[in-house]
Amino acid sequence: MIEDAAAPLRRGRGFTVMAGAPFLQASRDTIFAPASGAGRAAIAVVRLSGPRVAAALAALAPDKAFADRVATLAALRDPATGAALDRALVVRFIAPKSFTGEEMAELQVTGGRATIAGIVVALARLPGLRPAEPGEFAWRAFENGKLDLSEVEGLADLVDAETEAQRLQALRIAGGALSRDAEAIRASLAEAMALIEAQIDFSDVEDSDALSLDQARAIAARAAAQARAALAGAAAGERLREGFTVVIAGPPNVGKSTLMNALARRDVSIVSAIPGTTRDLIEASLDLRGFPVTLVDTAGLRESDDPIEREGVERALRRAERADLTLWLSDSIAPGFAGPGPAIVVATKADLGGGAPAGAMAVSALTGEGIEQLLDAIADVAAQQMSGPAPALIAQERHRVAYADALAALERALDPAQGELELVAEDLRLAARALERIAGRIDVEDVLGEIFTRLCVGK
Ligand SMILES: Nc1nc2c(ncn2[C@@H]2O[C@H](COP(=O)(O)OP(=O)(O)OP(=O)(O)O)[C@@H](O)[C@H]2O)c(=O)[nH]1
Ligand SMILES: [Mg+2]
Repeated sequence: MIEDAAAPLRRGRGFTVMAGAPFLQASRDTIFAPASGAGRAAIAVVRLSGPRVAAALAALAPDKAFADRVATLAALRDPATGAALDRALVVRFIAPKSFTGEEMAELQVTGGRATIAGIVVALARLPGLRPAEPGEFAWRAFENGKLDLSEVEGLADLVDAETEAQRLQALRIAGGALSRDAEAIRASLAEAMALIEAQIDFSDVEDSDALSLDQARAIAARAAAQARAALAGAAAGERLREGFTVVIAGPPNVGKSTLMNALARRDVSIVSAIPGTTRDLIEASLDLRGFPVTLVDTAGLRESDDPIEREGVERALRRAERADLTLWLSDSIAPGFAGPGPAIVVATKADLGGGAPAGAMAVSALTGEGIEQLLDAIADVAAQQMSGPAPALIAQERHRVAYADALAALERALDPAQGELELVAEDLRLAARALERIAGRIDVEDVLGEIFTRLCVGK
């Protein structure tokens, strides 16, 4: 019998307790946490969620009434001592119209450590309130069906986004673009399964067998095409999420560290006239036209009797193997690069007038000659590898694996050699189930702890 995948699916309920995320069990505690970054600021936000929010507000500001979704200025006092805490702008959200789906409040207070600490201490003393764990607000939103799993993952990426391109990608996923794509495919498969199921029930009717199977397969073929389109952008999406690594390699003393500092516009690496200066891998992150790029300076490649330098050279070679792009530096006419992956040959110290070999970009870190052009060339390769034909829906392995599993099952269902209705139906069902993992409807236990604890306290 085919499982009814079209039946309304419960979202995100009934999970087991996870190691590492102690809150992943139904909890009726009221939680609170500073939701803005640590340190001095004009304003900080303290968030509360749970059944005792109204009681907590009444305890902090007994004379005030807090209407739903209205900002109310209130003098907060410590209920235990009566001491003034701060003047705050309080916004209350009545369930279920809140981020978590529970009763919530956001206290906009003065962003100083002592002010926040005073409020947190006062809240912690109230009955039924406790500090939130990292990601616990998002967990409650997930549990209450406000966010699905891929939206939570997008949210975590949005918090982590360091460049414009990363931000836009995370924003789409946090907004449910991937969930909608997966759900549209899944819904079409439910339709295909219903056709086959009806067929199995009435298989004595002559000739209708082939007809339903053809119709179901036409739907499955469209679903497979949609899954393939999403997968086509996955490599670019994942690279954008993780960043693009550029390794600076070449013989000793050619000016690798000097170039690294010039490209990063910071003094990250030690420069000296002594060959063999750099031993460790030295990294610097750049925002290059909105794309996240990590530059890695390496030890000069040469034979050496010094065990430390040999280790440095080993590390340089290993890192270059995994690089998305290698800058191969040379101050001589014969660059001699033979690494894997894309590379740009750079002739350094152009100011000394050595001349660049054919196909090499001439730069001088001393005069700045060629540096902007080199940055442009790096940005071109990065942009090419981080932007697919369309904005990426899939930007992480968990999502890619779910789509790939769905596609594999669809391809089995579409195999013309497969004539068994039950087996075709089973593959369609497996494809639908793989897609349900995106939203976290099934098989979520092993990923939950990891995803939610990635979020900050207060998210
Ligand atoms: N004239 C000139 N000298 C440069 C330029 N870039 C680097 N140098 C000099 O070349 C020497 C080596 O520079 P580094 O940047 O330390 O070279 P490296 O390739 O990192 O060397 P190792 O770490 O030892 O492998 C230093 O004396 C630099 O001042 C340049 O564009 N022009
Ligand atoms: Mg160096």
